[in-house]
Amino acid sequence: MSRNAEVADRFEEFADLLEAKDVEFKPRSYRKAARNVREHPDPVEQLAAKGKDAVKEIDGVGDSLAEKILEYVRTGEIAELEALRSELPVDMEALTNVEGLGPKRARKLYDALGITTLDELEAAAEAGEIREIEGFGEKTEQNILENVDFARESQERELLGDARPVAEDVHSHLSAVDAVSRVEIAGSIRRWRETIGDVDALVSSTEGEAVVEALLDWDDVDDVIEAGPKKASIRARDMRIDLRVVVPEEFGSALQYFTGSKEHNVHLRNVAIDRDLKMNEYGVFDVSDVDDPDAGQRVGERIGGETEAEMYAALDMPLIPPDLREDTGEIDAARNGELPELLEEGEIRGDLHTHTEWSDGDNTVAEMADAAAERGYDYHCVSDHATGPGMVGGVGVTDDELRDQMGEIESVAADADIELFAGVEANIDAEGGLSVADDVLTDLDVVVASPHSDLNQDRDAATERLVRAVSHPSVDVLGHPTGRMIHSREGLPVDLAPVVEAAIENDTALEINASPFRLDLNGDAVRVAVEAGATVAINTDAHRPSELANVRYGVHTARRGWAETADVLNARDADGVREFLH
Ligand code: DGT
Ligand code: CA
Ligand code: CA
Ligand code: ZN
Repeated sequence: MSRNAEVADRFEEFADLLEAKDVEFKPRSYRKAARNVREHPDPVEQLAAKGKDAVKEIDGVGDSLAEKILEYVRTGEIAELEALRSELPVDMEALTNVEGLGPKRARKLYDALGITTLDELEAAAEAGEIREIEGFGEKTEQNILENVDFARESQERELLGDARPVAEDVHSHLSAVDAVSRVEIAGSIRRWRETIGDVDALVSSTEGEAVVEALLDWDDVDDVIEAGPKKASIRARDMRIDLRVVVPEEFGSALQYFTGSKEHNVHLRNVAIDRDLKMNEYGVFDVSDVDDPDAGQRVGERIGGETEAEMYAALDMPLIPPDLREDTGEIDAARNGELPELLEEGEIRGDLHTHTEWSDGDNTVAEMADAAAERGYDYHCVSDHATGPGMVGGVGVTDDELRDQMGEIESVAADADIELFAGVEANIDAEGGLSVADDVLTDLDVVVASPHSDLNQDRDAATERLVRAVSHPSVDVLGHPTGRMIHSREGLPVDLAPVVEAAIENDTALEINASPFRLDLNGDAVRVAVEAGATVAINTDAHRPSELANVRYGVHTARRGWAETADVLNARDADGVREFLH
């Protein structure tokens, strides 16, 4: 987690604790500041180093919040927050993760039953104690029982977008150490899972102790969980990091083992056993002449393990890309020479869903176009929010403003190093209708249509809604199809097959929204879509230049869905895209 995310989390906790105490207004300013700190392009520690005025440049951060940010950067704590915590010693973040439980109710649960954790909450609900509290009922109790698992899961795992930057910093810290000959981040991060339990760092070195020492010396270490001669576990930036050091000859086998998934490894090991081979983190061994292959870890004749490719080659397979290692058919595909030719990060040629200050983005059309050109893209689409269902606080642009914006896009395009498409992100209403007039839609180059409201529909209604939207003759891309937010909103319960079919029929692309909060479609859904022959578009939904870089999370979500280059609309050149848009 970045320092910005840490400060934002603490401000949100502040807001919750104040709200629980019935303090008015203040919670809102804390929440607003939390959002702005989280999304601010500069690290707070950098701003803090420049002084209080630099910190106050963050929107919504005045004198008192700036003081708290400085205090946090300096000491790792905010004294006022510690005081609030001891007044109401509940795991507020965990409890309020339960849908329908806000800070005030969490306080009532504490006052009435002394509940401080999800486990205690679940136990009280199971014992029928919740319904006895004034203002709670049987229905609330039931609701708690249904949602406590979802809340627990979101409590325990970090978003890939928070965890990966931490892992990459560990990687560069260790790479600079003399004793280290190679570092790889293994585990779920290497597989690009959307949520991460912990970071697994693997180092090739003959000097384990020096490497462990170097990790413990890392500036960001908050806590040492354990440290031995060849491995260590630490906490840093709210993540657990496991380090293992192996000798170079065993690096490939260890990398294969610690990348997982566990299910993939178990399946692979069974394939090995069928061939009288033994496979583990120390290598792959021919055990055909061995009486008891389980007698030790390194038995029989070692036939590979220095590289990961040797591990797969021993089983007559090409190396399986980490994104696919979930035991969902990739092992058979590899054996039969049928692995997909996955899309690569460098193949994306432009972003088809981005925002500017015309709606809720931070930057001008020209600034976003420059940033896209700087990435080496061929084209860039501006698709600001239209007014309509789901847009609050005057965020969206009206039909007239869209026409004005088309003029601006055209004039920026005249001087830009990149082709610009004029687009919109229209809102799909509960019935599947769009919030922009047809004649405006027709004049735009790209129409992204997304659900932003009514996300609690039942399956049939949600499916019908999306089928109708993708069938609209002007719609080119179905934006974040389910509307889910990882950990905070489950999104529409869509029956994918009919939506995919309608999308194919009507030449509409299905978006893989690359925002690490969304990843929508997710990998499983992408696989259903591309296997049926649908086209996907990988878009960042960027609201500022820095977010264009989130495209990698979308690319790897596509890869987890077995998507090949030809499946991806914005891996085509501008002519190819224009042809699809008709
Ligand atoms: P996470 O951390 O929950 O997001 O998921 P992973 O996949 O990173 O899991 P983790 O950190 O528990 O372990 C890293 C890898 O080590 C895992 O992907 C596969 C391997 N591994 C761990 N435990 C076992 C096991 O019991 N059997 C096998 N075959 N592999 C294991
Ligand atoms: Ca892990
Ligand atoms: Ca681990
Ligand atoms: Zn949207």
